[in-house]
Amino acid sequence: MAKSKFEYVRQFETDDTCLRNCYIVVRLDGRNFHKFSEKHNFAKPNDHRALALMTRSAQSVMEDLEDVVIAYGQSDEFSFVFKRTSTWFKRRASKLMTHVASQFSSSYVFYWKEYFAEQPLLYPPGFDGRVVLYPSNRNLRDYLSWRQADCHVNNLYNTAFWTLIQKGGLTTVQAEERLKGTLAADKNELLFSQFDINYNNEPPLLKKGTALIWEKRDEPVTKRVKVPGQEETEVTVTRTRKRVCPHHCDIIGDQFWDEHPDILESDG
Ligand code: DGT
Ligand code: MG
Ligand code: MG
Ligand code: MG
Ligand code: MG
Repeated sequence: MAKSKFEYVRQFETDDTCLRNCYIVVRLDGRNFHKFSEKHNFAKPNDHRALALMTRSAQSVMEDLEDVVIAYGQSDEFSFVFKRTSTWFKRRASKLMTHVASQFSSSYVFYWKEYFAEQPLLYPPGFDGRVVLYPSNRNLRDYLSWRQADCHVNNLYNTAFWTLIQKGGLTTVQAEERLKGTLAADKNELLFSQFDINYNNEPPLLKKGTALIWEKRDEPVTKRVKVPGQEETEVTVTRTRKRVCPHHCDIIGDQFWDEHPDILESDG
C-alpha cells in the first residue's frame, strides 16, 4: 500500500531506547497519597491492607509483564527492575514505563475489594512512573539500598511520631517539635524509654519493605491418568513452578544476594 502523505509525522517520534547492558528500573509512586490515604482511612503510620494491596499489584505486574527480576516496594511506591539483557518492547522506555504503570494501577483497583472489604474506593487512584538505567550490579544494588534505607528512616520517624500522638497524647505540632533534630538512636531511645517499644521488634514488613523475586517451588498437582483398559485414576505429582515470592529482609548487605544468585547477571 502506498504511503499516505501523512506518514511523515512518524518522524516526530523520539527514540527513547534504553542503553544496552543496563538494568532498567521503573519506579512508580502513588499520586497525592497523602490525601488518598486520609480519604480512605489508612491506619497510621502503616496500613497493612494498603501495603498488601501494593504488593498484590506488584505481583500482578511481575506475572503479566516480562523480564522483571526483582521488585521492591514501601509506602506508596514500587520499583521494578528489568533484567539487563531484556529486549522487551525493544527496550523503549515509554512502552516499559506505561505498561508497568497501567498494569499496576488497574490491579490496584481490581484487587481493592479483596483488601479493603469495608472501605469503598472513593475515586480512581493514579501512579506516576520514571525510568532510570543502572549500568553495574553495584549501582543497581545501591539504588535498591537507597530505597530500603528510605523505608527505614521514614518508618522510624513515623513510628516515633504517631506513638507520641497516639500513646503520648501529643498534638501533631508537639510531636514534630519533639522529634526535631533527633537522630535514629534518639528515636529508638524515646520509643523504648517512654513507651516500652523496642523498634527492633517491629514487623520486618514495616522496617524493611517488600522485595518480590521469582523462586522455584515444588507444588503437588493432581493429574487424571487413563491407562487403556483401566478406569481413569487421579495421581498426585510434584511440579516445579516459578512463583513470585515476598521477602521482608535486609537487601543492603550481601547475604540476600548470596542466597539468590540468579537475580543479578554478571557485570562481565
Ligand atoms: P506525590 O507522590 O508527590 O504525588 O505526593 P504523595 O502525597 O503521594 O507523597 P509521597 O509519595 O512522598 O508520600 C506518600 C504519602 O502516602 C505520605 O503522605 C504517607 C502516605 N502513606 C503511604 N502509606 C501509608 C500508610 O500505610 N498509612 C498512612 N496513613 N499513610 C500512608
Ligand atoms: Mg512523590
Ligand atoms: Mg506519592
Ligand atoms: Mg511515595
Ligand atoms: Mg497497540
